[in-house]
Amino acid sequence: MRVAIVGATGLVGSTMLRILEERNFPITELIPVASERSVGTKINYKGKEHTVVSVDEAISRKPQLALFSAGGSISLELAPRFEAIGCYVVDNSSAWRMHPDKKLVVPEVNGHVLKQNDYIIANPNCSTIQMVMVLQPLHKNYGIKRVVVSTYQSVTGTGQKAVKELLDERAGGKGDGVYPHPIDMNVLPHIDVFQDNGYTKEEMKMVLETCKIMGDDNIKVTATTVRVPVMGGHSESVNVEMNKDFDETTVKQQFSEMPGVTVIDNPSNNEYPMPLFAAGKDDVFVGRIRRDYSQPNTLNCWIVADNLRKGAATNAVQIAEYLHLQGWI
Ligand code: 2RA
Repeated sequence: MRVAIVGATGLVGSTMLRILEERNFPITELIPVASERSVGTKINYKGKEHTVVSVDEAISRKPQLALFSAGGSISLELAPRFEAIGCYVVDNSSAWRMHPDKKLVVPEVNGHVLKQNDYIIANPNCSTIQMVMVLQPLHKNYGIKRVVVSTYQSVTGTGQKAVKELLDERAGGKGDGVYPHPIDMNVLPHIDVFQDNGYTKEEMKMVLETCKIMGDDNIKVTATTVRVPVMGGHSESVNVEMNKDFDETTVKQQFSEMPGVTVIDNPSNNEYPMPLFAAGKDDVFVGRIRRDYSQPNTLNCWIVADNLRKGAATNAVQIAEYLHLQGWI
């Protein structure tokens, strides 16, 4: 299969390459694409050097699949050009996520919504992906009424410059102003831009994307998203009000039965999910599972995942694997 990676030199794009290698995705020709200034640079895939090419060159090679992680404006402009040559696009930006005609997919949750004529497919926001992986068994077994989530998000969610900023600050230097305030020894309740309603775009992504992926606009969601000086992954404190009562042991079993979810929940042994542990892994880790005694039918839990892997690259490759499994590519 001829596969283009648009944004191949970025943090998510390079992680996509690693995931494709690890999962031995059936690629016959890899076409790395990046901005004009990166054309001609080399990237390594399966031990071989590949030259980064321009968008026009990539399209001329007629890829059957294109994985995008190049920002929303580029996706809006370029995804239709790849679609026009019959190429499937899995886009990691927010450009197409809430488009009424485009599917927003976490394969383990709603992969079944994909149809053969879905050529532009949206990869959800990283913080949404890891949350819906845990919400799915709860919604299936108890019906979810309301979700309150607070996130603790890694600087890798911002990109390579933010990682450098944190390390520079930690080494006693000054950052390059990636964030409006210092990030080391600090937390920022500010991810993406503030909207008129007082919420950030990141918070509204969690609110809106969750309902679309779960296929239920009746689920009420509210979010506070926070940037923390961490590298390995995003963490989330999630409070879920449901229609029916539950017992924690059964819920833990139901989480364990969810493909892609691993329960780590033994607080008396100091065992719970942590980003340092989740880094480099594809599973979503859930722990601190406990009843919220302040109101009926309500559960608290703690969810951690590597935001570059399941939160972005791995989920995108899993969508591509689903398309391949259907025989569409
Ligand atoms: C972030 N979820 O963490 C956003 C985009 N990756 O910055």
